[in-house]
Parts: sequence; structure tokens; C-alpha cells
Amino acid sequence: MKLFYSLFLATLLQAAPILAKTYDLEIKKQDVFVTGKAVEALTINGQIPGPTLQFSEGEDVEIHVKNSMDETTSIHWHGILLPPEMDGVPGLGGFKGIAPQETFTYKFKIRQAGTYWYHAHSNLQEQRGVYGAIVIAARPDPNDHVILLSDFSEETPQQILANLKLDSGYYNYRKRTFGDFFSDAKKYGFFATLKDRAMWGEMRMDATDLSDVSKYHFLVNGKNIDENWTAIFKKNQPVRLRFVNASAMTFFDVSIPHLKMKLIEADGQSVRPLAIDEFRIAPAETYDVIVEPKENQAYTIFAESLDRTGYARATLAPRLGMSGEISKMRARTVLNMADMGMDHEENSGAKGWADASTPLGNKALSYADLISLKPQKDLRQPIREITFNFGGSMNRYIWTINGEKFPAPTRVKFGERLRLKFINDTMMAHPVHLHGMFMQLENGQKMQWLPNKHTIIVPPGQSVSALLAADEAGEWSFHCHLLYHMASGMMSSVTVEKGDE
Ligand SMILES: [Cu+2]
Repeated sequence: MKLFYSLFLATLLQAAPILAKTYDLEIKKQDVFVTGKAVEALTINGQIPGPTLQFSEGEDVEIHVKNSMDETTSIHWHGILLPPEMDGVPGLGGFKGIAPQETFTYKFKIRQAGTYWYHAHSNLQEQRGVYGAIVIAARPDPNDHVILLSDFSEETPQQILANLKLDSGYYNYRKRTFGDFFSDAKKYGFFATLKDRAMWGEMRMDATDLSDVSKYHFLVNGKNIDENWTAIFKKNQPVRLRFVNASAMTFFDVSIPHLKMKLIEADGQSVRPLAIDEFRIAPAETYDVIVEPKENQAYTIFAESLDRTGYARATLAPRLGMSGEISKMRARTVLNMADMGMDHEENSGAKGWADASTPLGNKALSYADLISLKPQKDLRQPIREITFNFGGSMNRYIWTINGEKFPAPTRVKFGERLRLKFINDTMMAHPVHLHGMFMQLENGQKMQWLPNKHTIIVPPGQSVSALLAADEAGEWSFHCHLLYHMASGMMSSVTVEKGDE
């Protein structure tokens, strides 16, 4: 009796953590009105994006994903450390995808905190709406908001891919003109300009190939610019914004005019706080910032697409119905051969990817600024280096790794310490994503302070490296996170093999 009583007390005294929760998601096809007209899309629990999943560290989650469509689907938990059979990539770890009308149960323990997201890893479903945010925190906080960016098209992704395969410049209707040639020639000299143009021709790319799909509507939390998604703040109280780029193809330059942002997390992992005015976010990356509005006015969260064909916006305001100023979109970056690193022997992209359009005096986040808040535990030097060359043929819309479409897995030993070297031989940036493990981006910081990343931008014509401790056994997907690059061949896997058992 006494024992029972003390057990009972002990249970009461614990902070009553709920350590096993279940979640239900249903994926189905339905019309949505995101752009003002009916478009057949894919929803999760009837919405785009799907519901934000709120987990806590240490929790055992059980997620039932019901497929109410007539095609196979899957959900991948982006940036989450978990067993390979729960990672949700059909064909890997024994996972076959979720057949029509079936329900698959994902079960894993949450071993981390931070902002992540989830999305389909089947066909091109991600483009049609199968994505949502994951927040892993001790408790929900009313001053804490997910800002999920996405690119939505009225065309089906199958149509977009077919257009790209037919003509890679299909969406690139803002091509430079003959007039540009003469203004460049005036600025840089006739022969330099001619040589630059000739080289672009040789690579069969355009200087405006910053993105290859641009008939997009850009959304914040599923809302278009007129719907103006709004978060309420109280003056002088900190607000946390969890930015997730759930786009299929779009890089954004994000700023909140008149508000300094304090960056605190990159890809869900805490970094040394840093005051910034803007940051560039690739598909699949996440950044968490804190802002502290000092005036009772509306502030615009402004996310310009890299190719400046449009923007997503949301508002921070003391009450609903307000609207902040909308800045003019800045000039888009036009690449030249020097930006591309073609003139240099060694051109490291680790410093980031400069943007001439950042207003003078403003601080734009650079990869070199990222410093892990917690010291890295693994300080071993890598025992070998594995090189991945990202290549492609724009005119046939084929994207490759080490010269091959969908190359065979790269095998590494469990526990091995590696350097992954990413060399971008193309004129587009590739956000490279490794499942299952964080990479430590070699950005010039000491090894102890290298930031963890699940997705790393490799800028055009440059190279970037990362360290990896192969401490999660299994076959892990490895690919460019631009959806149509992945679907056109820029996808492989890394197999972490345990010895003979
Ligand atoms: Cu790519």
C-alpha cells in the first residue's frame, strides 16, 4: 500500500509529460481556390499547407497517414532523425509507399527540437500541396508563428515538367535582350561581353536562368498576397517567426522592412544569435528569427522570389485588417562568368551567394555567419573525401550527379568520418539535401562551431563542402531539393553500412 502510494505520488510529481501521441493525416485530391479560381490540388486534412505538427522532444509519435487518392503517396519528415524505414522515401528502407486507400503508420521517437517540415516524396505531389510544418518545442507559444512559403501553380506539375523538357527556357520570359548586350558592352567592353555571351551559349544557359519555372503564385501559409496572412503582435514583445521554404523550385530573399531580425536557428538547429536585415532561403531550408516590433504599425514580411517574377507577403500587425507598405521588388541578380566561378581555380560557395541588390548598410545573412550554438561533439578529421559533381544539360532538361541520372548509392561505413565535397558545374544553385543525418557545413568556422544543415545551397559554378559522421545506419536519400531537378535525375542515396552482423 505504501509502495503504491509513493509510486502514485512520484507520478503526480512529474510534470505529467505526454510521451506518446497519435496524429492523423489524410491526403486527398480536391479543388482549392488559392489563386482565385478552382484548381485541382492535393490537400492534407482538407488544407494547404497541411496542419502544423507540434511535437515535443522525447515524445514517441505515431502518425497515421491515410491515402484517399488513386495514386501511391508518401510522407517524408524533412530534417527529422529517425529509423530509415520511417523516413518515407518509397524504395528505401523497405518502405513501399502508401497505396491508394491504405493507411500507413509512422512511428518514431523525437530526438531533437526546432523547426522542420514534412512533404510527399512521390511523383510530383509536393508541388500540388502535400507539405506542412513541424514544430518541436516544449509547449505551443502564442508569440510563435510558422511562416511557410510555397510556390503554387495552376498548371499540373506533369505539365510543368513536360514544358521544361520541351524547352528549358519555357518559363524564362524575362530573357536579356540585344539591347542589354550593348549596355553590357559599354560597361564591360565589347570583347569581354562577347566572350561572356559566347560562354553562356556554350553552356546552353541564359544569364537569367536563376530559376527555371516562374509561372508561380507565391504563398505564405497557403494564402496569396491579397489574402495577406497576418500575425498579431504586442508592442515590445518578442515574436518568433519560423520560416520554412516548402517551395518546389523557388528561392526567396526575405526581409521585414523597418524590423531587424535576430536569427536563432538554421535548419532547426540553434545558432549563435545574429542580427540581420535579410536572408536567402532555398527550397527545404528553414530559418527561425526573433523580431520585436516597437511601434503599433503593420510590418510586411516580404519574400521576393530570386528571379523577381513575384513575391509572397504576410503582415505583422497589432490588430487584424492592417497592411504594411509593400516595397518595390529589387533588381534581380544577373549572373556573369565571375559570379559563376568560371574565372577562378578555387571558388568556395561557403561564404554564401552574394546579392548585389542588398541595400547599402543592410546585413544579409551569409552561410559564413552561421555558428552552431552548441559545440559539435565529433571533432575527428575526415578519413576520406567523397566528391559529388552536380551537372546537367539544360537544353534536354537532364540533371546529373557525377555525370549520371539517378546514380547508384554511395556506400560508407557506419561511424566513418567523411568530407562531402559538392561541386556545381551548372549555372543554377542546387539545394542539396541528405536525409537521416545532419551535415556540418564547412563555412570557415572552427570545426567545433560548424553549423548543422540538412540542406545546403551549392551556388552556381562554385563548390561547398561539409563534414559528416555516418552515425545513422541505413540507406538515405540524397538529392537536389529543386523538385524538377530531382525528378530529372539529380537524385541518389548514401548507404551507411554496419559491418557483418
Ligand atoms: Cu538542382
